[in-house]
Amino acid sequence: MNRSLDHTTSLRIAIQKSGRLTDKTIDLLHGIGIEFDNYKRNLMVKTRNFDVELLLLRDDDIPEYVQDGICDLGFVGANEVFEKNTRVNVLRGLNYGNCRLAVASPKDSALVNPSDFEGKKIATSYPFLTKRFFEDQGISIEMVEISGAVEITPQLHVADAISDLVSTGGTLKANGLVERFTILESETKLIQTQQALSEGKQQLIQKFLQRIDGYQTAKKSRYILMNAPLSSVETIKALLPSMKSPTIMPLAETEMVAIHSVIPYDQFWDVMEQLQDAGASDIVMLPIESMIA
Ligand code: PRT
Ligand code: ZN
Repeated sequence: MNRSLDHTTSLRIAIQKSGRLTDKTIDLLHGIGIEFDNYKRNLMVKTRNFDVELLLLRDDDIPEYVQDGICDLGFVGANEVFEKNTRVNVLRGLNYGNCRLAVASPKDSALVNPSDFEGKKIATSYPFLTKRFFEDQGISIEMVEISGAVEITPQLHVADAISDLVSTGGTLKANGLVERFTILESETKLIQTQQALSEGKQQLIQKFLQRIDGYQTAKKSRYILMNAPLSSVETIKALLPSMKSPTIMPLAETEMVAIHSVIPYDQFWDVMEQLQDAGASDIVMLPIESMIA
């Protein structure tokens, strides 16, 4: 059944109502200029300045809502998208909510490599991905499907091992478990329905993506300013890891210039020391709100 609600003109976007992904998703939406409030009290929120409405859902429900066209877009972990085996288009990886679905067993256990798990009981809230992982390697396991507190099951002798989401590894450690191997690396994804969308909605999605890309690039970049002797300009230009030519402005003090550039954040500290060695001083680094190429 085609349950697409494409007769509505607003782009409908599903986000997690309350959980680990909520704050970062809201920050991203605000960061790309979408204004709204009262999201904590309502299930549906109209935005003030963009033709977008937000539907606040449990993360488990988001892939299906998007697959069925009830929502046009959704922000949800790859773990949910792939566990639900939904037919949606993954538009972007957003590099937050990062975690992995991993198999862990008690620290003194002989269950280490996938082949050790033949005939063993594995507790998980991710039965589809876990089963498929072992099946692909010709290993048959016994699945114990659990909806929460999976990490306690080996101590209760409900299972020999678990397959669960891990980020810091603290929960596994606290329960005497050791991570053995990864089934899936996960991050928050922006997904789109495969249902046909009106021209207007498609254009809105393109605009939305352009803003997200600008926001993501800005997050990874820094604006740097510095003063330098005119004689160092060529050396400094060669050091700057920027795709674009820097801006160079004369200072009141002759023989000195101000140099402005945008560089990848992860290279800032290495470059900063080299810039100092090349004669740069008063180096300032600023965050960037957004960046449209
Ligand atoms: O109510 P709703 O159904 O919406 O939320 P939820 O309780 O099902 O999900 P929530 O908010 O806990 O997580 C939402 C999404 O965050 C997940 O689907 C993942 O995509 C992502 N994510 C990132 C995580 C973690 N990191 C994570 N560490 N989800 C869960 N965990 C749990 C994990 O299950 C384990 O219990 O945290 C524990 C392990 O954490 P560490 O840091 O001790 O390893
Ligand atoms: Zn959930």
